[in-house]
Amino acid sequence: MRIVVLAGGIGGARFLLGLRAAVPGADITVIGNTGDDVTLFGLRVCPDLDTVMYTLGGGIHPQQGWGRADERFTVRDELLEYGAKPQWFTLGDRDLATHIVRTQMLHAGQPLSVVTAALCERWQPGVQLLPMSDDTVETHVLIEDPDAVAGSKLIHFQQYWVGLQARPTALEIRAVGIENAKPAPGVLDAIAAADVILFPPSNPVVSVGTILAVPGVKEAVMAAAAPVVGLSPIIGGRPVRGMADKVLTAIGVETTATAVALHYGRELLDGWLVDVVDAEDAEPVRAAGIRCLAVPLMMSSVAATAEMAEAALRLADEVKR
Ligand code: FO1
Repeated sequence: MRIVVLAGGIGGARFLLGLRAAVPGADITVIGNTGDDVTLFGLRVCPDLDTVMYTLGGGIHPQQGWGRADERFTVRDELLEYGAKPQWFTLGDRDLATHIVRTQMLHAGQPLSVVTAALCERWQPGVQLLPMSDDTVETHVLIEDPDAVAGSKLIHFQQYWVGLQARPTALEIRAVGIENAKPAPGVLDAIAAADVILFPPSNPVVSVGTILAVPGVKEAVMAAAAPVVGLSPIIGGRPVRGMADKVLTAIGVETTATAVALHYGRELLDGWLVDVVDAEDAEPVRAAGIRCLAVPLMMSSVAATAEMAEAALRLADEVKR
């Protein structure tokens, strides 16, 4: 079975652990969000690609869900002694090695897709991990700022998310560079050849939304022969983790499982899984022509997540186009 998953960071990676356990022999291609990428201290950091790679490769920090397990912070401490900025983003020593190798290869002229494949040689994630694009796309957030002349200012997504903990009101989300970005090699072919396409419980705006916004990707998903099934990242009106509510509000979408399904729409989704607590509210999703089922969606263990993945695959089978 060829499965394509459009994944962000922590939510996407945890879902993939369950999916891999549910269908051990499957051919899984992960199209990873690179809109969160940022250059810090001259190094290219790709948080979502690394989170997927470390999680599936057994190197992730288990509690944090990002960065490396058994991390050390000698370089971070030395940078602090120099007063080097930014200080709101922590890069551990082990993690830094990944960014150094990546940056070295990028500077030597290798595209990000080739670099990612090279990094995965070490981690053996058991999936094919593709960046959504080899071109630079960086998500920025227009935030309310009474001190700015225009009353607002545009900042990098990581500064908003990590530096400011998504506290300022987000007025607009902009994927800078997206208009000229091309899908990375293999992305459109994987979508066209897929038996199933899954939207995991990743952020619908700054993760799945950014991947779909790469010119050609949304069109390829809509044209695919494979059924498309999504899993709600919102349970009981709250994001399962993270601050997805802030960016949903910025694009005028309510923080409910139903509103997220309708935001993707029938043009993209054939099936949608909501958590059991949202079972009563799913009628508008069905009315829109999207087959919708309620199952437990808390990724509390790999076994629980594998059951979610199985439910998604069963639903995909039911709604085959
Ligand atoms: N998230 C934080 O909340 N604080 C950090 O200092 C931080 C550092 C970091 C370093 C490498 C990496 O791959 C991820 C890191 N993250 C950190 C997580 C990440 O920035 C965001 O959670 C994602 O981009 C959102 O998907």
